[in-house]
Order: sequence, then structure tokens, then C-alpha cells
Amino acid sequence: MADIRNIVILTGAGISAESGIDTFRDAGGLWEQHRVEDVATPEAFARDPDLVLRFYDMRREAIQTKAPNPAHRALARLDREWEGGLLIVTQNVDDLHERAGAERVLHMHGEHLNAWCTACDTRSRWTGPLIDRPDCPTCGEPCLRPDIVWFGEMPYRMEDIYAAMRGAHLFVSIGTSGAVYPAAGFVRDARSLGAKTLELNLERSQRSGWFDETRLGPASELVPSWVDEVLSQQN
Ligand code: BV8
Repeated sequence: MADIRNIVILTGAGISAESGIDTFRDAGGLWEQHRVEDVATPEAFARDPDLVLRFYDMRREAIQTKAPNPAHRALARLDREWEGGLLIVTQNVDDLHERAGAERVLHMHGEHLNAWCTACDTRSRWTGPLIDRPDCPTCGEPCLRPDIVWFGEMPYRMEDIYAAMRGAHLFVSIGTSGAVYPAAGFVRDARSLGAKTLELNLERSQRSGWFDETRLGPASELVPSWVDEVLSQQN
């Protein structure tokens, strides 16, 4: 660990599972209840906006009843106490990292608690439903959509993510199946840039073979003990 200064962490649905937020691919996951192409693509929104808006209204409401778990809190502690570089890149659209106190967080797939106006291109904090086509707080047009990166859309702040990866000595992946790109390819990018790579997951993922080390178990146990380890070796 002595030579580890800059860390990039990628999180997925698995880190929020123990907070009661459905994952995507696990049994009973979101994608079992809804076809991706029916609810999480720009084509679906054009075809049946009510279905898509209801799907995200339901999830936006649900996450506000959930709380961060020990894994979120451990990463918030790391954010507070780690003197080196740190970026938590999350695929999750919930706000549990921030509610646990983490600040160096980047939502590459967007956030439930933002609405995006397609008329004036501004984003507004939003906790209520969008199904009734409320007016944009900035321009007044009824053109708000979920601030979510749908399949086929470009993830957010890719240049900031790659910049952090270029300086990273350690890349850690937590609670993700490695099924969705470009996030699933980050471990390979990190390795080619010389970083050590560690996976913390409930079960082996589609990318486990690309990691130097994989630890299996629930995030609420694996993440606090890994953070203790890292901070205890911070010189
Ligand atoms: C794009 C927001 C152009 C929506 C999401 C290359 C090859 C093949 C396909 C592609 C490719 N490049 C692009 C594609 C197409 C596509 C894609 O990857 N398709 C897949 C299905 C094959 N990608 C895109 O469309 C992306 N855009 O490519 O734009 C472009 C071009 C160049 C450069 C850049 C871009 C956009 C993808 C984003 C879509 N939006 N989310 C919403 O939330 O509704 S993706 C969504 O699904 C999540 O954000 C996340 O990314 C993914 C779900 O994965 P996970 O989070 O990993 O969740 P999952 O349920 O799968 O797994 C949970 C894991 O946790 C499991 O491993 C489980 O074991 C573990 N676990 C469970 N419980 C616990 C646990 N671990 C620890 N503790 C526990 N308690």
C-alpha cells in the first residue's frame, strides 16, 4: 500500500442492495420487472413517455425512503480521511453516497433527484413526480425528463473519469456485475495505465478475471474492513 496515493473507486447497484434498493440483474431485479428497452432508452421515452416517467417517479420516491448502509459510510470515512487522490465513480442514480457524507463522488449515469429540461438544458433538484409534466423552474416549459443516462446515451464526465484513472495507483470495483459499458471496461483501462485492481463483490462478476484480487461477500462487511486496512497503512 505504501506506494498507493491516488484511488479510483467504481460502485454499482450491489453497494445499495443492503439499503433495500433493487439491483438490476439479480433475481427479482429491475430488469426482470421491466424490459430495459421499454423504460431506459431515448426511444422508449419517445414512444411511451408516461411508462418511462412512471418508472422513474416510482424509483425516485423509493430511494427517499432508504438509508445509506455501512459500505456507503465506510467510503464517506475514506473520503474524509484519505490524504491522497480519491474519486468515487458511481453507476448508481441514488444519493446514498452523498447522504453518507461522501463528497468526491461522480454520477456517470445521472441522478434520480435531478430533472433535466430538454428546452433550456438546465438541471434542477427534483424530489417529486414528473408524470404531470411540471414546468421547468428555469424556463417555464413543461419539458422535464429524468436526469438519467439511458442506453445509447453518452455517460457523463467521461473525460474527468479518464483523467482520474490516468493518475490512479489503485482501482477498486464494488457491487457491480460488469455488464454495462463503458463502466465495465474501466478495470482494463486502469490496468493498462499501471494501477493495481481490486474487486469487492457478493459473487464473481463478468470481469473478475481482469482484477489482481477479488474478495467475495456483502459490501456492508467487505468495504468497512478494506477501508480500515487502507487508512491503517496511510503513512
Ligand atoms: C454508451 C441508468 C455511447 C438507468 C444505466 C460495448 C460492448 C457491448 C455493449 C456496449 C458497448 N458499448 C456500449 C454498449 C451499449 C450499452 C451496454 O453496455 N449494453 C450492455 C447491456 C451490453 N452501453 C450504453 O448504452 C452506454 N452508453 O455506450 O454510449 C458511448 C460510446 C463511447 C464511449 C462512451 C459512450 C450507457 C449505459 C448506461 C445506461 N444506464 N443506468 C437506470 O438506472 O435506470 S446502466 C445501469 O445498469 C446501472 O447504472 C449500471 O451501470 C448497470 C447495472 O449494473 P450493476 O450496477 O452492476 O448492477 P447489476 O444488478 O447488474 O449487478 C449487481 C452486482 O452487485 C452483482 O454482481 C451482484 O453480485 C452484486 N451484489 C448484489 N448484492 C450485493 C452485491 N455486491 C456486494 N454486496 C451486496 N450486498
